[in-house]
Amino acid sequence: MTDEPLAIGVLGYRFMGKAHANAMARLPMFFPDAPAVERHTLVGRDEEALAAAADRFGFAHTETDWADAIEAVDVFYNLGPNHVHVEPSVAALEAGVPVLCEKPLAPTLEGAERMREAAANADVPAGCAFNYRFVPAIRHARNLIADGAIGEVRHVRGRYLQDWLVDPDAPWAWRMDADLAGSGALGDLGAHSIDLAGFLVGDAVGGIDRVSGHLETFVEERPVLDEDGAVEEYRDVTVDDAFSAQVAYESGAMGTFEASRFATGHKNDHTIEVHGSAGSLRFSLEQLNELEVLREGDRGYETVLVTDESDPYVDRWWPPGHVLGWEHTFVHENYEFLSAVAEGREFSPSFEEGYRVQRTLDAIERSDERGEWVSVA
Ligand code: SOE
Repeated sequence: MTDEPLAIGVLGYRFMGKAHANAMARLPMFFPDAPAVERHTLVGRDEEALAAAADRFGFAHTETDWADAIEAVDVFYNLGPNHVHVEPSVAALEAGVPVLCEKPLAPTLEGAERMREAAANADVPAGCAFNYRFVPAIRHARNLIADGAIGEVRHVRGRYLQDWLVDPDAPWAWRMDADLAGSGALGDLGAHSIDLAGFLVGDAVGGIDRVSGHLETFVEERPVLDEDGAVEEYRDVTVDDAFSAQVAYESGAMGTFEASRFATGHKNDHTIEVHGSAGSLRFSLEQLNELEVLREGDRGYETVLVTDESDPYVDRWWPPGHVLGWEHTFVHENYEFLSAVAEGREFSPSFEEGYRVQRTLDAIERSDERGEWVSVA
């Protein structure tokens, strides 16, 4: 490991750009053992907006061509919209530059296959940024399951509900276009739940073997607004607004997943439940410092506050009982990823894991088209 800070290049300066830049800024204070990083180059197309974001997020340089940025940095973060995940990530890996790419790994299975292959041929970490794996309560749940606290896993239930499209006049955005996003609620939200379920119970139940999927688009076109908020035109929505799926794991365990952008009143409601032969676990992102645990013989769930210094990551922050928030998941993720880069070891979730989630997303779409159960392989 060199003493020079790792120069980080980041493509994307909106929501995810801000979340990861904040994480990098927090590392030296709360994770002093993390490798030193320099927020080096921020990449985007709109020079004015890019310069303003670089200034605010603490980046020394800006670049409108991602290929030039990759040449200038030690590590590349791909936080752009889904349709720019494949080419820059593959190029970076081919140049020997480690990559952290936002989820879903790619808009299509073919794209994800290319990224997986580039990662397999590269000698550096390639991570897919499923940030909810880094919630302390989720780590605690995973440890409980691994220790046998709920026995043999039979059921997994993942649900990710948002409501930002309930209004039929809500404006069109890239997330509603199949060419740019791949899929809608399925890839944007379902990918999180499917990955999280795999993280929690994958060692116990294996991979997903078969799926039955149902996708729905409730509003078929949406207004494109100009700078003053006036309607310029109407554009087709070519992705799902919501999906549901039943899945069969290799062990015989059953899973159900659903996600929606039309769940009135739910802003960012991600829940996951696991039932085993000797107990159950329940987690909600809206109470992210808590885990609900039910053990054999209990008549109801006990709420466990996951805020003790013995809980995963908690000792890095505040005294016991001082709660953490959504942004901390990105700090933990950046810590793990950058440590893997500095130590030259693999990072999980990897591109391989992102690819496996993509295979399930693809199978759910195929099942919906064919109106029958399909195998994931
Ligand atoms: C969509 O609204 C979104 O921002 C997702 O893209 C994120 O992955 C999720 O964490 C929150 O919701």
